[in-house]
Amino acid sequence: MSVAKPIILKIGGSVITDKNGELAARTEVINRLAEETQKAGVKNLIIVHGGGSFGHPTAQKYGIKEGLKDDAQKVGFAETHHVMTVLNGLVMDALVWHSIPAFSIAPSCCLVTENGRIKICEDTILETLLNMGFVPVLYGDAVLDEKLGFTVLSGDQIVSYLARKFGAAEIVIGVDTDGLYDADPKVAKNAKLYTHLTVSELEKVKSTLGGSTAADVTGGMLGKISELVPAVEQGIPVTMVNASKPNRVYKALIGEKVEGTFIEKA
Ligand code: IP8
Repeated sequence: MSVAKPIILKIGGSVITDKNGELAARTEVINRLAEETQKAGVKNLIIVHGGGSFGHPTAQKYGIKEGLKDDAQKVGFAETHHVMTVLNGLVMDALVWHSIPAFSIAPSCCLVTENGRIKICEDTILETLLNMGFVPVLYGDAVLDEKLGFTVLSGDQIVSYLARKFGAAEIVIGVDTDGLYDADPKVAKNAKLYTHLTVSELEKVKSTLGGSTAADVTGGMLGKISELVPAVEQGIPVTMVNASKPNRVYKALIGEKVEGTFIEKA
């Protein structure tokens, strides 16, 4: 079975939740993004969203990323997956009520990692849904791991993996800044936005990026970029836009010029 080149849209957890809170969804933002997605009317679309203040605090509390070391963590593994299904339910609500044929796929039920990297991918259902015109929706999740017992799988790793597997036409990353900067724009006033980067420039830029914060178990902007590099190297362009600002995701999805960072192979 083969799939017409899909577009993969990643919606950051810091866009759809308030990372300063706990289980704090931004339902009005989720609704606006559903409206923009509906308006864009992309034919072959896969959506992946992050964990924000749902997945990350719970995963951190129980040390889920580091793997199973103690039986007491098992309830934390269950809880991390559960809170992600709650956030996913809110995203699904918005998408379906905007008449998008969105269909939720739990990554923990079709992906298994080895030392944190995707090793097994049962993609028959995802591929069939895509071929039938559905919009598969996945998310960062607590997943089983062949070496660690379990771990946390980031939405960004899922995006990069699926993009390469299905030869995606494009990846659109919705974040809560205007794109990729040479310093953290929330701290450094003079931070400069990169509007266009090749993959070799991106490799150099990586050293200036921030890693994980207390509330982010999957590596922050540096983790995000590191995941995307192999997809860009395979020729899949990435457009990073501010999904907290209206119409940026819409414009990126329909291929209109938009403020953000455009990353391509060369
Ligand atoms: O926000 C992490 O996904 P991400 C999901 O895409 C969990 O890194 C469970 C923390």
